[in-house]
Amino acid sequence: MSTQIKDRIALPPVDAQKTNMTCHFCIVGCGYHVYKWDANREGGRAPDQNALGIDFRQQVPPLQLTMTKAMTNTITDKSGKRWNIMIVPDKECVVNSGLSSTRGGKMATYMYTHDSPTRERLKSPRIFRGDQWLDTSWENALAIYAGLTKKILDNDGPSGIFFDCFDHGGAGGGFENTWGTGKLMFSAIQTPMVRIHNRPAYNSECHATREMGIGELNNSYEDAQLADCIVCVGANPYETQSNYFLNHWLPNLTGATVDKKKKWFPAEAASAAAAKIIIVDPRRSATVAIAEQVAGKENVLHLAIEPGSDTALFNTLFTYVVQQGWHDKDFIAKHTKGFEEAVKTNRMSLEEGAKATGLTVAQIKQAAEWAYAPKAGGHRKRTFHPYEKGIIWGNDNYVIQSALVSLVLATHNVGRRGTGVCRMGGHQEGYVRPPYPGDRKIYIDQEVIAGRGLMYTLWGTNPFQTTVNAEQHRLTLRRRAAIVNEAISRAKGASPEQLVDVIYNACKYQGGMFIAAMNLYPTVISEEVHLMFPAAHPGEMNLTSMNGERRLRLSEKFMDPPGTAKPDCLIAADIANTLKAMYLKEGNAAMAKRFEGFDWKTEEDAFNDGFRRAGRPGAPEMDSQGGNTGYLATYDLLRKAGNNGVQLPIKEVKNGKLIGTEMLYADYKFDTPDGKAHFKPAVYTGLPPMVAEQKAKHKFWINSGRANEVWQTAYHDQYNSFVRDRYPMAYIEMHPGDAQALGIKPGDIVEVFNDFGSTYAMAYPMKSQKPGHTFMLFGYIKGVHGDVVTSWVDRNVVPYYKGTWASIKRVGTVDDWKQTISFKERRYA
Ligand SMILES: Nc1nc2c(c(=O)[nH]1)N[C@H]1C(S)=C(S)[C@@H](COP(=O)(O)OP(=O)(O)OC[C@H]3O[C@@H](n4cnc5c(=O)[nH]c(N)nc54)[C@H](O)[C@@H]3O)O[C@H]1N2
Ligand SMILES: Nc1nc2c(c(=O)[nH]1)N[C@H]1C(S)=C(S)[C@@H](COP(=O)(O)OP(=O)(O)OC[C@H]3O[C@@H](n4cnc5c(=O)[nH]c(N)nc54)[C@H](O)[C@@H]3O)O[C@H]1N2
Ligand SMILES: [Mo]
Repeated sequence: MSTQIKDRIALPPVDAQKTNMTCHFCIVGCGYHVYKWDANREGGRAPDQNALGIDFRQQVPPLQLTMTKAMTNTITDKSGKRWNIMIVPDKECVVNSGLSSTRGGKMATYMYTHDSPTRERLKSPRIFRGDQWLDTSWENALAIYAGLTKKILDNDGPSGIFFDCFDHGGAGGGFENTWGTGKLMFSAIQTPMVRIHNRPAYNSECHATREMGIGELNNSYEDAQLADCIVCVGANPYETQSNYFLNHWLPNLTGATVDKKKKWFPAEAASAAAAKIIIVDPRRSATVAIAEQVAGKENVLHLAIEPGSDTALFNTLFTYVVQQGWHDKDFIAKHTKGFEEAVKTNRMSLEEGAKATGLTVAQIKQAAEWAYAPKAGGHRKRTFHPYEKGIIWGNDNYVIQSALVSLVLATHNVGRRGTGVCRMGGHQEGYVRPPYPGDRKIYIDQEVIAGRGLMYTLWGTNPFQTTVNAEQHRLTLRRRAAIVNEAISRAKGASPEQLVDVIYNACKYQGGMFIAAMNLYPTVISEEVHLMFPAAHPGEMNLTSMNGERRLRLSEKFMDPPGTAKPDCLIAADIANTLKAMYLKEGNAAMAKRFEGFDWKTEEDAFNDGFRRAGRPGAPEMDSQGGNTGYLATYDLLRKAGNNGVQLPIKEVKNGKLIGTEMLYADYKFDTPDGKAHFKPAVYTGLPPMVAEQKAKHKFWINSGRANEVWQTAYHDQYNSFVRDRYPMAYIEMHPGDAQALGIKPGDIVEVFNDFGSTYAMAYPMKSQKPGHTFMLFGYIKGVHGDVVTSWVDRNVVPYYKGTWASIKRVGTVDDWKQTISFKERRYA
């Protein structure tokens, strides 16, 4: 046994194994290299003695490499052999150019070891036998899961079987796993009772923009370096897409890319300058503070609109721009439809706009000039419009996007380099599935609350911490799960078949619901579920995903998952194959056939069956982000393409190299039946009545969102003192004056409550908050913002997570926190 090195970071020797890894702790997908070597060895400090090729005999120059202790770990393989691993950012990767985020920099820490916090990982299936969690075999777990699925299918049909499932890339996803789960749910089981991990139905985050012909990821990260102006809407990229912001936006804001612009657009060289940035966000975010610091206040316009008034802002800008004649008449005439009508429906005067948004007329005019007034020499500005959850989970997603994209189309800010109207994104992307079998959008949470459905699978999701109206949803599930627990605890000595009958009866006749989960950890959901399957994440399996500029990469497997954990696609295959065998056994060939096509040995088989098959011209109908040339991408070519991968759609393979596409719609062919981009009416009507009612009753706006250090529901971070000690509970930023009026001191526990629910949070008074406004960390392990989010959804069942009002009162103090937690301003000041 080696002794682990504690006084220094062990360097990888020259012959260390080196593989590629795309960071899965946000959409951006920074490139990293994984080094792995025998834990008994260590590379030398001379550049020819270590795999990094760096001279450690003298002080390493600043920024030559980013490496911290958190980027290293010592893992043990199945034979008991110990390996050192190091996961460091890749300088050659065009996404991050060697930068690392606080999240990606912890990837090595979050790989499984038996002697660190990751020891909590699920290693085998677990069953809740009425009062206790017990490990069990895959055979037993599958017999119960598949047996119950079959019984429901046979007696009640697919609509009794509910799923909440990831649909993206990265951990809890990737093209392999999205396909595996999709094929199981949609082709085999054929249930429409499915919701997506982050919202209560099976729908899109971008209905309006897609209907208008504009897919939501339509440019390259490089375009943010070429833009004259960036109009950032409802997004906080410094904290949420960190290295996209640091590596591509900041250089443009400081003027470092001016020469590049001159080369790209020689005719516009005279007007090439540092970009201006407009940030539309009711809150002064970290992004606002940092942009002001690096670009100078005079180049940053923070439009702190009233919450939920984005539509009014875009309609006012649209009306004003057209009045000024700054729209692109030629483009509108040749390539779009519906302009004249939109000018009428979306009309809002400067005064009306100012009133609705709380801005001044001068601010709105200033924004219009920065973003849309012609440049010197009469050239049209190149303005990039990134947006994310501030409007996606905003006041009527559909109408806001209609208003925003109409403004973008009028000013022709799509399809030209340096422009784009794009989602900033959340997770890595990786969508490929058979079509959704439903004919309408079903609000699954409300179905659960209404007592419908017999079985619910939470596949790589955690609605307890993240859904809307979360308290009511959780309480219902707890009650329905308890009915099943009762029944299970009475079924002593039952065979799997007998247990299936017991569970089925409890669900069917007593209002129970059986809940299963595929996860890495026994997270908070284990408090209510009955069966857990252990999943694998990137590094433990080969996994493909694409980032926010459609860059497809392969993260390579470099270690085994813990215990008998498996890639999600192979768990889906196990379930399908068990069901197939069950139907064959009883001679039901027709049903057995539905569960065919899962004879995958590896995740690569799932990739070939899904992504590559969907990506063939004339392939059976499937929805895929790979387009109809996806078949060109093989694991082999992707391995060679390394951390730069290829931007989808793939154009061709040339000399063994995948050639991709940098910008969509440069050919003026939009994604509509007539190929034109369509304007859309977008009338501003204020807050939805359900939300307005809470606002009338309760004093504080309870905004929610992310913090740099925390990834999602903190499923890894909850075990890491670096994060958990900093935020033992979800914090709530509030104005110091508001805190004082309520007798609240920094670090006090407060109750946040309204007609929908109540939760606790840790008070974090901050000068930069507006009076009456608060911001709460979303989805946290303790203190769930969703508990006070209303159940309101738009016409496509898209929720308004960001919009709720509640009251706040002081509950008490945890003395320890006052000693250990810093309550310094979280904004760079
Ligand atoms: N109030 C409020 N609510 C929100 C939002 C908000 O802004 N405000 N935002 C919404 C958004 S955008 C999102 S994305 C959702 C997030 O909601 P979720 O998607 O439910 O949250 P995650 O933490 O991403 O969930 C991932 C779960 O999968 C597990 N997991 C991780 N990797 C794997 C894997 O490889 N396989 C399997 N099987 N499991 C895995 C993790 O342990 C975790 O329990 O929350 C939504 N809810
Ligand atoms: N550090 C970190 N990064 C992440 C994640 C994480 O958990 N941690 N999660 C990833 C995921 S899944 C997602 S979806 C993205 C989300 O990325 P973002 O959308 O950038 O993050 P959020 O903090 O949810 O919300 C962004 C902003 O919306 C603002 N907002 C609220 N209401 C309104 C409004 O009415 N109008 C406007 N214009 N703005 C409003 C909020 O004040 C907030 O600053 O982040 C990804 N990156
Ligand atoms: Mo998200």
